[in-house]
Amino acid sequence: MAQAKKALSKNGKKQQGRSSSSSPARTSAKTYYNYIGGSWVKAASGETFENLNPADTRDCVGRFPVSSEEDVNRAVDAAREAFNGWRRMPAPRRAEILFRLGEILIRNKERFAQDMTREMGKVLKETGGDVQEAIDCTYYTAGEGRRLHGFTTPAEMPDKFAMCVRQPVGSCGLITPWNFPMAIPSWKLIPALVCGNTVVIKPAEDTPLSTYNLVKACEEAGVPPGVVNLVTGFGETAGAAITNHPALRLISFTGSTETGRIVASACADRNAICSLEMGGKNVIIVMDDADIDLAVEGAIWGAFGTSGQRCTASSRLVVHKKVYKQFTKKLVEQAASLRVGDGANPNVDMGPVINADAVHKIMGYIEIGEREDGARLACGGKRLTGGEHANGYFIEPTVFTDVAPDMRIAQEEIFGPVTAVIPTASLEGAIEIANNVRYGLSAAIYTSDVNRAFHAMNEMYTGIFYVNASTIGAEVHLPFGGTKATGNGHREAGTQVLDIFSEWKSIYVDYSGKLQRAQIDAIEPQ
Ligand code: UN1
Repeated sequence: MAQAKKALSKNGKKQQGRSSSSSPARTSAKTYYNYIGGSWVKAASGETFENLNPADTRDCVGRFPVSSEEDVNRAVDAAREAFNGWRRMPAPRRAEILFRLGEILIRNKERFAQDMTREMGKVLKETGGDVQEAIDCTYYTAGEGRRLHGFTTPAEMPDKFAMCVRQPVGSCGLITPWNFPMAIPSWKLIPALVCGNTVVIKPAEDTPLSTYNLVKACEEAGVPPGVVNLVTGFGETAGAAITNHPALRLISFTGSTETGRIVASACADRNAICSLEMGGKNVIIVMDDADIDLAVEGAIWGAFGTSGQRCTASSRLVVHKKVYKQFTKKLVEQAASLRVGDGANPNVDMGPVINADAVHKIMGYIEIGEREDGARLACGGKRLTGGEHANGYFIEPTVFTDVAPDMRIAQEEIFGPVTAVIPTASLEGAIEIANNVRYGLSAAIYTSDVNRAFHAMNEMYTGIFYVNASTIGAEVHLPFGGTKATGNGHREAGTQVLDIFSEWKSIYVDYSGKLQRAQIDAIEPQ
């Protein structure tokens, strides 16, 4: 999980590695702290790492603690200590604090979006959307403070009452990715809190500032000390210490399928609850009766929004042969005209990718695609390195056409601005291709035939499905997640997320005054 974007620096003074230039921006970068038990503290080791701007790595966004097991242990102790106070606070009171958090996020939306573009790279419109998603999640989920519905049900014995209530799980570890650095932490944090859990959160090392902003806002909103604890650092150390900590009853992880498997086995070893949100190889099916301009627009947004670095990215476009030429021509024209650059520049359409490792991986897949027999590189394919691109991680929007469904570029998650166009002769053929990958997050169909739309809706084995819309654009009040290697059966967002962050307690109240044995003292029907 550790990425090459950051270079370690001891005590925030001396950088090592390729980022050791001492530009004024670099030396004046602010140092940030962990948040443990209500105090802002350095890592026990005093070490920090640099958070560099992927559009211009001479720009250091800030220095953040390199947390170790020792820091995680302190954070978990603080979370455990705060648990009883927080779970006993009535849920509507907890929710009031969260509504205040929502207001703080609204007030700071623009600043948080700017910080996010600077550390993550995506264009300002998208980072504004990311912060907005955190706001939506906060308001929607805080409303659960006055619901958190359980249920009552008849008991099988007379004078006996049966009901089911939700109770918090305990202290939870949240491990979050860099592509939605505020939205995804909020999907985990807010439901965890409204249910009465306390948390230790570790954001991806590429984007700690956005989670810092979220946690700082929690402090300002009045979340009591110890309820939310932030530790920054790397997966192999801080992430592993969270995953393996015996006192964290639940680990919620979003990231790669490979890392998710490690998290899942560690949780299995200690019987911890584990919720995983991982990869995707999402598909747009374009039928011969589709509005082609609309489909191209959806494909461009789905494939190149966030530089393709979404688990919901449209990385496969399965297009009916009758409209294949027309569709690919327009797609390639529009992809080639996208302006790639610093996401802070309002004229830019697509920002950089996250770091040097990402460049390496994506360029590797482009080479694989070029070597595949039959696939055609129709546009893009190069890293941009001159002029305004000289100091960042920029890759051209890339389209492969005539891709066969079993090629690696059509099967594996690339997580970059690369999409594969696959021809098909029928809806059935398209659905078969679409389902034939290891992931199952999101799928879409463009068609004007309602029967075809419903048929595809029924046949696609994914957690999310769109009709005449791209594969991205999930809203916070519907469950988010996928089938197969995308997840492990849980859903975030919606009210369904409450099933991750609460456990059911079944309660029986016997007011008969005598021993009544369920199943045994059966009542004869009258
Ligand atoms: C992700 O792709 O990693 O639907 C999350 C969307 C966003 C969330 C995406 N609301 O694309």
